[in-house]
Amino acid sequence: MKKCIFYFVAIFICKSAGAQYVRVYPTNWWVGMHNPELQLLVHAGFDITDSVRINYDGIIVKRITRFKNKHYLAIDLYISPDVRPGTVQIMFIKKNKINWVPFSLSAKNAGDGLSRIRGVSAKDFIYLLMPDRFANGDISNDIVKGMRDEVVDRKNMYARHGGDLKGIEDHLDYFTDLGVTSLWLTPVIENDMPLTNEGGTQRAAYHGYAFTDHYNVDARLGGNQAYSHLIETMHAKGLKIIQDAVYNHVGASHWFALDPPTDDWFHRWGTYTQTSYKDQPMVDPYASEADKKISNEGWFTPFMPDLNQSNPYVANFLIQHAIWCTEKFGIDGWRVDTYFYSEPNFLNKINDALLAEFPTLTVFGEAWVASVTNSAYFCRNNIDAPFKHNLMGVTDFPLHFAIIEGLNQKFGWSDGVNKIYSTLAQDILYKDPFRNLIFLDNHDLDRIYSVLDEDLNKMKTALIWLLTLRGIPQLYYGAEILMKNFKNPSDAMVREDFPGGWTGDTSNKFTATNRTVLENEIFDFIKKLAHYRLHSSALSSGRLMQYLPVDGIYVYFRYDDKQTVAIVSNTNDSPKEVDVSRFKERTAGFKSTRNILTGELITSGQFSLPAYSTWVLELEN
Ligand SMILES: [Ca+2]
Ligand SMILES: [Ca+2]
Repeated sequence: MKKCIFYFVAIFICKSAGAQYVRVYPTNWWVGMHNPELQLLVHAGFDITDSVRINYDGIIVKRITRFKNKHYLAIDLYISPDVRPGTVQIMFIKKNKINWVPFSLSAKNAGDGLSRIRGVSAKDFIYLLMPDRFANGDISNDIVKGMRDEVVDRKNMYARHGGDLKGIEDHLDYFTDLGVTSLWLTPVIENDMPLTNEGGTQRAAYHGYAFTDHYNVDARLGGNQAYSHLIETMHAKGLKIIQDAVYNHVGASHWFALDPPTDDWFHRWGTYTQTSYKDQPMVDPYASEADKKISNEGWFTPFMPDLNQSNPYVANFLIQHAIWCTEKFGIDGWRVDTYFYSEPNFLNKINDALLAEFPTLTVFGEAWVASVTNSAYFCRNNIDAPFKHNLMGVTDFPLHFAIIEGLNQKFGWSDGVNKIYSTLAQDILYKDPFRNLIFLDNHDLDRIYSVLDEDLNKMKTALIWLLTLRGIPQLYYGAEILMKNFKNPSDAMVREDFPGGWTGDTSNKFTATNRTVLENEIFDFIKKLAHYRLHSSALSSGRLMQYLPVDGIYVYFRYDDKQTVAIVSNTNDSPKEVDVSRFKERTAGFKSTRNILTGELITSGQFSLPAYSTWVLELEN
């Protein structure tokens, strides 16, 4: 770097109305960060071509960058480790006019790594929900005047429904009662998008994956203040928060999409070019550069411009935003959307930067792929490949597919529950498969109860596998009350409102008295297993041993020095006798087993399991 102290460097600003704005991103920062450097992106409503001055002890302006678009400047700062918290006045000088933009430098939160930013592990149980569709705690924010989409219509599955962060906060006891330890919300960042025409239908960005201002939580969800309040309340109850990150794209109405700083801020194709949605070219040793480019640089939709993370200013913007959110809100874990669509070197860089600042943080990525090889490729792995990803874990799609086939496919040499067995047998490819997120369904998939033919035994078996196999279990909202549907004609069908989340709903499934017998049966089943798991060292951190499935019977053990738990599944459509003598390697030394769901003590070495059913047995001396 050049010898520092450019006290006078370029820029300008002014606070007046209209187009005379100057905005600085990040909007604020902290002292004592691991990385002493900070790059401010300045966006003004006019040409900023004059000078900038910062006069604050311990802060050095290292460099000013001007872009082709004169509405932008980047200011590279060095913030010395002993700088004091306070308000930095950034002075923008234009001709004879001087304006100041205050920039706050605060002390980091003393609870980092202790009560907040704790990380998420296989000891946790995650509940995934979509804020617009869960509960409406504040009707005053349903419509925010001046935003591009002012429609709220619960009868229209493509419109916003008014759910918000207050609605989630109002139901925190519901989650702890169920045994949930962590919430993953689909993105909360502002999506100030107009309705877009997709497939002949006007659709809202209620899902949250089209950011328009990284530094604002959507006002219709309650804004930054409601998000902070929700998370502080969650942390006080011991609940963790997982934020959904989108690095790959933004909404077409993002302020830097409407007024791009440079020609290469986004991937440009001349004519609209969509990604192939294929992960294989990113892994394949025989892939063409053309196929790789379309996978990685093609746009996700016409309304979601693809960010060029090879541009260092784009990369810095995204990295600093992730750090900013983590420290400001106290994020415990990140789920990264559309992982393999982002530039691989950038992905490693942002993960490294986050972990350097917050060593206790967890990051997992969405890798919607079919094979274990490709799933492992996108995280820390044992594959001898020219490029190595550094991601902690992935959303485990191969195991998700295997679980469904394990129950819906007839048992065969490599079919049925053999799919689970053989999928897990490939865990040798992962550095740490226990860091993968495992799930039965999510906001992009058919609801599990429908997929399992609304068969309660199959549903219970799937839930047992979810809560006892290796990895971090994630439940999708409504599975506990048997919400149904396939993604037909749209994924909005699997994102229906949680019954009781809105005042005046005809049924309120948050309370047991309003749930049907069947709904309570499954709710209580999950609750019992989840609470058992919370205190079970074997299930939350123990080792896994699985046995070759025989005749549709699949048996595995979770165990450590303190506890051994056997999971015994009959995946046949008829009852089956189970002989435990084959499992002596794990059962030796124990006299009996207790069914942890029924409390029944089993002393016999042989028992009969009903169709599609699973027992969770704790071994006793
Ligand atoms: Ca609302
Ligand atoms: Ca991309």
